[in-house]
Amino acid sequence: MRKVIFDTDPGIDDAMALLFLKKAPDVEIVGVTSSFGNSTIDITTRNLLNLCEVFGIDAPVAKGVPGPLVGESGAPADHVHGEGGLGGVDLPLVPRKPLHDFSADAFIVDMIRRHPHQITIVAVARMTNLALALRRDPGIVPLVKEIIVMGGAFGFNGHSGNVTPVAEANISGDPLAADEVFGADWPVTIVGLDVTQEAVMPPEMIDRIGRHGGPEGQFIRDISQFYLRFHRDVESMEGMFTHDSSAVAYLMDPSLFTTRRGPVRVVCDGIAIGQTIQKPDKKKNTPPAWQGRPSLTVCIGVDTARLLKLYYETVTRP
Ligand SMILES: [Ca+2]
Repeated sequence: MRKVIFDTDPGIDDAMALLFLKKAPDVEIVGVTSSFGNSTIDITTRNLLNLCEVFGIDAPVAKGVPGPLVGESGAPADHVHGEGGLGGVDLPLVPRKPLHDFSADAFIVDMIRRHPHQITIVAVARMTNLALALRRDPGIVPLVKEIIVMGGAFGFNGHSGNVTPVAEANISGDPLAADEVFGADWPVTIVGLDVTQEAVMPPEMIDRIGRHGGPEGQFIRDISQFYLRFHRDVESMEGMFTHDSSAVAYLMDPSLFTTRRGPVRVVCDGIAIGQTIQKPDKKKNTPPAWQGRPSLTVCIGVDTARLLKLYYETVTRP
């Protein structure tokens, strides 16, 4: 069993990814940590506690910080995820499940120290909690098994940004945190818009999940209706991008993706703030900004049909 910590800002696609992770064979969710992002930290934390109830996840939930390392958090993305962050679906304002005593970053450090070389972190929100864990205890770096993040965009397949023409939301919401996480010498894979915007889940598939996925599948179908409308109205497309679930798909089957290796920097100011730039290892000339930085794996292509099949078959498992 792989021990996984899921760092998340639910968020409709976060909820879909959490169910995917819960149903994944050979995965033990050992903790979930909340991040601000799609909504405020109080709302994403409440949503996360409620999602754990709905999906029957009994792992501890630790709350993250309210904003980025520097500056303010952006406004909630209610136009994407609906008021309350989960498509306007009614959930308890006071969740039954209690919060863990530790902050998210302290929890991450504690789990890595307790289970050296065993913890995989799937991070599908701002990288703030991870960066704070790294600042709190840099000694965790060689003890982490793997980090898989959803974020960034490198211009492959025509995908370069969703909050600006060059910046993706998770990175642009805390560029410094992302740059610090990508600068530490632990094994990081970046699953960005280059692949998540290639994998479009059709409305028909959401309906099938609702019909065949039991109460959890019905819940996914219900919260997804707002997300589908956003994609129809704003992106002019039928279906929705498979953002956070693509990071879980990488965990389950990396062969779904083609990748490129090289160090990654994040632009931390100016009009390109939040842009992710990789210096490919194949290019031997390394400009100063990328020197001394570890090589990361960046996903640049995806087998969409196989990914969607994996999602459907996993979340509809009894
Ligand atoms: Ca997310």
